[in-house]
Amino acid sequence: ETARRTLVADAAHRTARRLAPPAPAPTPAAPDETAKPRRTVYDAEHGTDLPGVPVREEGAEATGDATVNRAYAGLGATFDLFLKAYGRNSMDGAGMKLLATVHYDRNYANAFWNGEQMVFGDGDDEIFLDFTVPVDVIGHELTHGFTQYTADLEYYSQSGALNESVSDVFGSLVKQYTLGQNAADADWLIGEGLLHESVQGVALRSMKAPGTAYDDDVLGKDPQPAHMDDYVRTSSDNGGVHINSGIPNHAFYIAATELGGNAWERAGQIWYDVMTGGTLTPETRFTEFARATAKAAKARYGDGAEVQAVLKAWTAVGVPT
Ligand code: ASN
Ligand code: ZN
Repeated sequence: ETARRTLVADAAHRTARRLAPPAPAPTPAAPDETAKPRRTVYDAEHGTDLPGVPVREEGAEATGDATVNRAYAGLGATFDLFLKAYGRNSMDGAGMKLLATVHYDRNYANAFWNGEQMVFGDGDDEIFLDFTVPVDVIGHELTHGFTQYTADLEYYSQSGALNESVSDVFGSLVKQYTLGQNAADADWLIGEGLLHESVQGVALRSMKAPGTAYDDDVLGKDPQPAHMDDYVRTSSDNGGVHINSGIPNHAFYIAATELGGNAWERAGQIWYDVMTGGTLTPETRFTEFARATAKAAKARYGDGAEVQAVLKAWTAVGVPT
């Protein structure tokens, strides 16, 4: 149960997020392909004071600490996807600094966005390894920043599951973009390489096959549904935000594989347009989000394969459009 709890949000993180400054009005930065990230990686030295000691600034050479270097590279990979694929300069669209703290606490088996920066634990070495290992986990956490500055989806119930799903979508796209993989070749896993070898499982979540990422004596079975028929009603984990995200995750996977090619191009662009289009509210539920993807597909690509792929995807997971 302790292990399972580590997969999800805890009260401290929610409080941190609520205390964060309100998102400023979106600044439509002119797409500048030459923009550069401004990264700083800090070391908490196994304490919990944030941000900790700065250990690698933008442009500095690699340190002797692989965790620091992975965090630095992951911030860069996420910055690159948002800039090169969507013309967005950092998470706020206005060049904000990218800050990450590693070696947070002792045996800390999670990673989170606290409203201002990312935080990574080293894992407990029994179930979870170092949270900087999967680049999609780094992309996931940083995308919580993007969401905060755009649709600001409330971290509860269906809007919370959408918030989680958007982090998985762009987290996975960071990995695919970094590896130059097309939708058909991608593994669509979140957190591959994060589970200790003694755990029966391959990752934290699977967008391709939600519910199959792990099935373990200690962790239990991956609880994610892939269809509305299996939507989980629960009061824990802010209404199951890390569970029901399986439904919109799988919809994105279907739309992207249906379209083929690089998932960050058309499918990713549609999801990006929805998040930045100003039509979502923080309370947006699955159906409104689904309709917004169809609208965005039509607006950008006309009445063609893109809108068809999107509609097929939501129908497949039981979300009416
Ligand atoms: N790793 C989790 C996440 O980013 C932590 C949290 O829920 N705050 O979703
Ligand atoms: Zn998350």
